[in-house]
Amino acid sequence: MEKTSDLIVRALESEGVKYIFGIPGEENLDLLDSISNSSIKMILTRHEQGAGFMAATYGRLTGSPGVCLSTLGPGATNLVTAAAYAQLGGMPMIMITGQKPITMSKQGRFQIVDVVEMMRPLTKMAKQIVHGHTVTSIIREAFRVAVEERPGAIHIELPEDIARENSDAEIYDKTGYQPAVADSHSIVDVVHKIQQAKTPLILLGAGANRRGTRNAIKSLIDKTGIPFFTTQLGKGVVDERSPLCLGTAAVSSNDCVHMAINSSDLIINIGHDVIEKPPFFMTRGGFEVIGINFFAAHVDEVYFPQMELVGDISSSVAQLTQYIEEQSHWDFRFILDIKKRLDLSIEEGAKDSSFPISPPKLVSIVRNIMPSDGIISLDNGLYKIWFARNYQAHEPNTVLLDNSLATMGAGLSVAMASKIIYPDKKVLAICGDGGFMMNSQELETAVRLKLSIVVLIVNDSAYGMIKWKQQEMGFKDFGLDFKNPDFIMYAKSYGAGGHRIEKTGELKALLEQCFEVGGVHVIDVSVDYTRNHELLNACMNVNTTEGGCDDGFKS
Ligand SMILES: Cc1ncc(C[n+]2csc(CCOP(=O)(O)OP(=O)(O)O)c2C)c(N)n1
Ligand SMILES: [Mg+2]
Repeated sequence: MEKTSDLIVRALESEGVKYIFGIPGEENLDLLDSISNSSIKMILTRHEQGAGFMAATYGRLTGSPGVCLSTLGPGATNLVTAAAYAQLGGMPMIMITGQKPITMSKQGRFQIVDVVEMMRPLTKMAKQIVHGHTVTSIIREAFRVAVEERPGAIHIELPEDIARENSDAEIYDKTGYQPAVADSHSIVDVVHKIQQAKTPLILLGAGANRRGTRNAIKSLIDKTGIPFFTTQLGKGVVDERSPLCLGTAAVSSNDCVHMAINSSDLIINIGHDVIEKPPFFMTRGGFEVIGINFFAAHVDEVYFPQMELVGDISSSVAQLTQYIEEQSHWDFRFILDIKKRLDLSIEEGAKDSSFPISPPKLVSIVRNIMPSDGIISLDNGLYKIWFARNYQAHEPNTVLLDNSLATMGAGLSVAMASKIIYPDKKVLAICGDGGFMMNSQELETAVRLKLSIVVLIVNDSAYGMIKWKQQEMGFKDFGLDFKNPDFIMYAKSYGAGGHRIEKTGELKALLEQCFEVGGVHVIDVSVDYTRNHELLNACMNVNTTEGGCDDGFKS
């Protein structure tokens, strides 16, 4: 017989868990004590949301579920946004929350909300442990379900009295997960369809960033010469410096890449699903789409693939590559002309030295100082569109952004988890002044953990993204400006370095110096969003052989 909380921790160890992120309450004290006697490191955060974002990022980067912990009621409600973040983002994560004793309690309904019911729509599985005997099978099942495609969030509620009771349950061995593979008949049909097309294009989406598909996809591109573009969550699957890379669909329509998409008759979509903001809108009679993903496509008014290959992405793509042959009737001239426009517009943006800094210049400086394997973690705001569009990712999962829940407030925690997982990589968080202030208290966690990360705050004293939309929609400027604390003093009060640039030319050296010195650094960078629309349209206005579009962007 063994105390149930000890047994749970042993089961977590056997699943390979190295960290538990969270804030315990009194209902978790048995579990906390069991963790203290284990190999698992407890990472205490300053808000449950931060713990959840970190656990989700652990899952996103390693493929194994990240684990987070909170108390009942308010601790669990604070985990809700992180649950949605992991669930929509396809990140395996397990949340363990406490609960009052279920067999006998003297506290009435104090702090009690039905957490399992609350978590159900936000998770793949939500379950209360009601007996010590079932605990090991529930843990095994939680880890199995969390990683199975499409990965996501799991909730387990552990009541205080169950954590304390004895159990003789035995631990189940960890089993690997192997996605099923598509059948060879469908591969033949897909090869035929692609070979018949006039201008096929490859789209790389979130699923392709999940489990090592790079080599298979690169071989397909190398063999066929078919140009490719990515969704925001598909960045870095293949090195974006490739001459065949048309960039990222950072908005849903009317950017350069959409001119290419609209001139194509067939999109080979590898790994994108509709939970991400659409990279394009399908219309009836327009280009067709072949969906290649681990699971069948959810059909939507703007997404209804005509053909699918359902199964392990690497395997489907490797089979495609084996059978497909480059076709002499494929015509990519117009598409590669668009690629020139995009490259030119990015080069132009890098020349702007005005201050406050312009978004394209900011992207070019960051790209310049980050090594190929360096990680940028983006919070949500207007600058994210610019990084998605102009920052060429060299390696998979080096641009960590959220294009599914698209929540503000995750950027710093995501950067922290990345640094914990990859202590030797350079990690830069890029947050708006709005998003940074939503979870800035995690600076204390970062300083306490002695992490080396740099946080760049894109400062416009406003919720800039919404201000831009307000203007685009013809509304008057109202209700979106705020005042910031002094970010230098704020950072220093946490024991972090605090910096501000007064000229655009200072940023590169300052970033380099912060990485060199190590520790936590906050850099306040004033941004000029007033020319956002004009700059985004710059690509369309570059003069090449074909005319551009003149209607506005839809983000
Ligand atoms: C938690 C949350 N609240 C609100 C929004 C809606 N929203 C999206 S971007 C944005 C403004 C972001 O402001 P900031 O972080 O300052 O970045 P900026 O756009 O100004 O660069 C808002 C309010 C959101 N995505 N997430
Ligand atoms: Mg802002």
